[in-house]
Amino acid sequence: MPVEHLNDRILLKHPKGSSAEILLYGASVISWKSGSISNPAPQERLFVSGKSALDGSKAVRGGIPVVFPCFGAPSHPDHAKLSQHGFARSEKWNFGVVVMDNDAGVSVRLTLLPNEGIKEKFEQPFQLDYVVTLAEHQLSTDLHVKNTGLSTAGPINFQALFHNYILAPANEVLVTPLQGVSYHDKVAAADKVETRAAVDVRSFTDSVYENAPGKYQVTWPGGGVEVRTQHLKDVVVWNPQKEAGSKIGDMEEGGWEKYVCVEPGYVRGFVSLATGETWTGGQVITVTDGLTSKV
Ligand code: TA6
Repeated sequence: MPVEHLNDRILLKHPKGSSAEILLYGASVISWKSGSISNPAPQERLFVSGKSALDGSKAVRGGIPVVFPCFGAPSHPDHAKLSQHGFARSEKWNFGVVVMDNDAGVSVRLTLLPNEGIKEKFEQPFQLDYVVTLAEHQLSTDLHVKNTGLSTAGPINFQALFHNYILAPANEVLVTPLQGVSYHDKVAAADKVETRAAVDVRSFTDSVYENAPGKYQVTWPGGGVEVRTQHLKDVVVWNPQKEAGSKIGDMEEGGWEKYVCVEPGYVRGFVSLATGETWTGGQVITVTDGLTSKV
């Protein structure tokens, strides 16, 4: 069955063997099993910490958390009552519809509307529609943000990001192309320009790249994924290594050795969305396992 709706999650199964699992809590993709042209057998492509809560008690430590309406510590006056990375990853979303179900892919839409808890900390009117699409060797996520305010209301101001925990050997993975891109190094608390042809995360890395290329190769010996984005001008590269990872309560021992976060988003500055307007940010993650697309 291509789409199975269980009480707390949705299972997607592609006819050619790939699969994905989405928790309704946080609309967090917690598993994506896919093969590739060079390695057809489906294998897990996302990291989820063995100590992560999956019962809705806390945001998932891994998979693809949805970050909205703020990235990191809130900095906009409208976000003053929010916690780090906003509320989207910690709210129960509603399963809307199956958008597509054929040999090309299986796609579902989840929706989040302001509930009483959200309204107490975020007064702006919005509707979030999140579409997750599973293809043979790809996973796409598209976040649609609609300003549902009356015409007399003002714009909503937000940031958005897909916090991808890509399963990879952290001490061998490389992220390209970021050379020449300006970034804020949160570890050094300094603004820099990337000089490296390929970015590694062999040391504690927390870098927010601004106006980045929008298409990234994440590669390691024998493996890799490509991340292509729409309307997400920035990208974050994060790995805490033992230095910071060992202090994260829901990080399994040594978990920092098993992933790199490559997180496309709109996080430097804010989207300002007028009433009645909709903004969409999306990504397509393709398993390349080292073969890079020519397009
Ligand atoms: O995206 C990188 C980052 O902002 C890091 O600074 C680190 O805080 C990470 O997100 C995880 O944040 P979380 O709130 O999930 O512990």
